[in-house]
Amino acid sequence: MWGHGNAVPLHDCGCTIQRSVHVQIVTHFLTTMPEPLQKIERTLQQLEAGTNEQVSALFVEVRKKFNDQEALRRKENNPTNLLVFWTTWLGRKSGVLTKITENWLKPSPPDLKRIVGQELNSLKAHIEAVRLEQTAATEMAAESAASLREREDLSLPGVARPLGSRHPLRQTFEEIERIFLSLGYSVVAGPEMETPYYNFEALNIPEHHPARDNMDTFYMAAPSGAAPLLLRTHTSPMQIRTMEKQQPPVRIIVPGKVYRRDNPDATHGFMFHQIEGLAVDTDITFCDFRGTVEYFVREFLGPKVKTRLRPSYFPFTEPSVEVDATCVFCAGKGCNVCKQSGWIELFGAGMVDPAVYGFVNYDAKKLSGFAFGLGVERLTQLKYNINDLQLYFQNDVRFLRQFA
Ligand code: FA5
Repeated sequence: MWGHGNAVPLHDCGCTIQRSVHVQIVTHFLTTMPEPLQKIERTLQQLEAGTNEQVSALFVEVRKKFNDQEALRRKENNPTNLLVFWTTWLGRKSGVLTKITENWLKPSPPDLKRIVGQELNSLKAHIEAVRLEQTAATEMAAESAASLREREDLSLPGVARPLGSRHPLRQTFEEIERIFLSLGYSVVAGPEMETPYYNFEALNIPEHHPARDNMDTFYMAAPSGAAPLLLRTHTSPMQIRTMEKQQPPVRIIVPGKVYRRDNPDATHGFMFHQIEGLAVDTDITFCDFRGTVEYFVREFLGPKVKTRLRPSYFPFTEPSVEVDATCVFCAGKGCNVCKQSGWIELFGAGMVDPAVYGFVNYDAKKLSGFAFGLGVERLTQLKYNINDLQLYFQNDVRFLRQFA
């Protein structure tokens, strides 16, 4: 009799239920089968079914049993039962259809083979059709459950993506570039890794010149025999590179990063930014230089600011000056920022030293010009009263937001 755990090879459905549990479920299911299905354990001869009508009647019983069980399964809607149900009917080794093939079809006398085959195919088609229908329904249910889960809630607030803003140093760069572009200057960029020749020698700073002490820097490891390289200490090497390539008139500014072996503090960084300026032509005078400097400072710091020039020294300008402005915080009256002097130092500048023209094959007798080097961090500090240069590089949004 089918329904005995030993006789029926169970668990041939490939499911993942633990075997002992699976056996219990199927055994329970099979032993509760009512009488008609037990007939599939016997041959047609044993069942005394010798005519087409008797065979068809047997198949009607089986089909009814399938339909009843399917209706019950549907009602219970239990996924474990579902698995057992299909194993019971379609299981390869011991499903009902296999049993009918083995016990009814194969041993049937030749005159009944045709009707048994027809009825079996029809039953198979019916069961398959129900199974397909059930699979489609399960998939649809899973899909709609998933889409319910994944449905977007349009009432939720959107994800806010705040816009960034330009860094204060970038704003200073853009402001200074705007001012000099309006005077007919062009913007050029140069390498941050330089040779000592461009960074020092061609700027009239020979190897043992004391001016090198203020500009100690970082040297690169270079293959033996290759020219040594250093991180440029100022943007002035671009004066030389530009004049080497270009005949006058020259009017350029050079924004960029520079490096020095300076200890970081409120006014120093080991990396900072400069903007170099250079104007060379046949008739440039100190007055042009003075006018340009004054125009720039007023545009940058405001119309009320006055400038003054103090004598200074750079090996590549002669005469050299420091450009000072009246203190923007006290309007020249004297305060803590300007140390009560009423003036603040802005940048170094001067007329190009004729010795420099010698390095670029310019005719020093016919040409003249001026140059300046702006410290971008310090100018930004002065413009916005920032007391610590390190704030630029700490990426603290509370600081950066003030410039948005
Ligand atoms: C120079 O670098 C000259 N090349 C400037 C120049 C160009 C003079 C053309 C004449 C003609 P100086 O070493 O003073 O000069 O640096 C220029 C500016 O860079 C300073 O005024 C200051 O604003 C800024 N600076 C210098 N060192 C540092 C540092 N460690 N951190 C931040 N800013 C610095």
